[in-house]
Amino acid sequence: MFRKILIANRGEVAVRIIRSCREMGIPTVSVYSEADVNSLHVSLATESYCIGPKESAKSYLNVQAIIATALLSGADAIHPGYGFLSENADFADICKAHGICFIGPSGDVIRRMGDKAQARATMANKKIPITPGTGIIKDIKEAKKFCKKIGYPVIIKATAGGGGKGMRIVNEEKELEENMSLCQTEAQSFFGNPDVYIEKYLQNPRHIEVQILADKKGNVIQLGERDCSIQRRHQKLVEETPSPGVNKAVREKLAKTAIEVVKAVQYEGVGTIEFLLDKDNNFYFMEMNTRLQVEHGISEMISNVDIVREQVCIAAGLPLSVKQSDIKLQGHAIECRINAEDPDKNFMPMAGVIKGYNAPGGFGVRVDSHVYSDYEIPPYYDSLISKLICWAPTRQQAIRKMYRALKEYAIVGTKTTIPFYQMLIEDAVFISGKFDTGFIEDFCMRYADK
Ligand code: MV4
Repeated sequence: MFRKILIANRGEVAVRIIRSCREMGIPTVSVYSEADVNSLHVSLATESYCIGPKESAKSYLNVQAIIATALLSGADAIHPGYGFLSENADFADICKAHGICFIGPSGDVIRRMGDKAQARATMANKKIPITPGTGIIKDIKEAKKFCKKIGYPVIIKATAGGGGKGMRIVNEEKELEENMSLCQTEAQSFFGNPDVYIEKYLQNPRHIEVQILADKKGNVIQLGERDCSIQRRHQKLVEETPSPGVNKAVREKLAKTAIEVVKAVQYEGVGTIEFLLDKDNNFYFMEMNTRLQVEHGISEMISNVDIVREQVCIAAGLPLSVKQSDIKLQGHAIECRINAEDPDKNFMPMAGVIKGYNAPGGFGVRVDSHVYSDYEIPPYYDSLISKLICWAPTRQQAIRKMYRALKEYAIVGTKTTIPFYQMLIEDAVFISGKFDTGFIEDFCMRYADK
């Protein structure tokens, strides 16, 4: 097992990782920017080092500073969390070159899954369903021919993209050329790679993802599906497991397909396979995330598997601590991502001091957060300040518990999205479970009228 683990991240995910490491008796090293000197991940770690000024590029993305800190502190592994360097294949390679274990898949696997067109081709070769589409496409004549064949609307995506950035929906042929070149320009500036591909656009699908864990001895398990359809501008807001839109037959097929994806890629580590589910219960591989996800906690609640602990054990070459036959997915878990944003001002990020703080508690309530009374929220990073997760035996009871917890959650001194969720969690469409990726647009209109 590792002598010492450096967490190359901040905020709630750094706290989350430190917690599992401490339970495993592994000393931790945290790194922080000058703006995070009072952050919780600094005080909770065994050792902590300032690695640069407030700008992420000079701190949490500063590869040299992170590697140097690992070497000087004697950390023999680095956990990247999510975001920042967590899916940076070059960083994974650099860790390896310095004899430091990157807690995640190899640089090559990160690179392959990060190339969305290549990932799709890999899945198609293994007969895993993908949305009808092209590979990398540059020639407008070829693009027009393809779109004419599958019919509009189509969606253009950057192969080096993901998570919705730089994609465009095209409803008719005359818009195709301009949108293709816009996507190529954006892809080049966002991701340094102009290559795009085209898919048949599915109208308001559900966004369903499957949590998988694969060790280095060929053992693979899955922890069921998460429904992440409630997103605003590609930012997930509410996630739940199991999905109210997935029936038993689809659930079993999703699980089987997810395992096939893992084997197709010979994946090792913790990962998430994202699918789009259409109204006719057909699902299609969209992309594979090779990192720990923000919403991993709801899968932990229904499976009793500590995903971070398993991730560390896999990286250390140990077998998974559970077999699929040991796992009994129980109950229902819902997560609300609490952001320091003003929902009445178009979710504008809010910095400022938390003057009063009281987190909810009680049976089935989990708060993954790094904030506390008197904590100053820095304006330089993601606005996520807390993840409120509620578990109960049934979806109805989990909704009731979430409502109670949201009413109890006191954060004074800055605007947060708590009031927004208090409305959402008692919305009839949400409660019905009959929602898709179009939900938030309708709900925000209803919310604005309140
Ligand atoms: C799609 C899609 C419909 N059809 N692809 C890709 C990134 C992920 N965050 C959302 N993505 C989508 N890909 C096909 N072929 C619908 C989504 C999608 C979405 C797209 C545009 C605007 C908002 C969206 C919210 C969820 C899913």
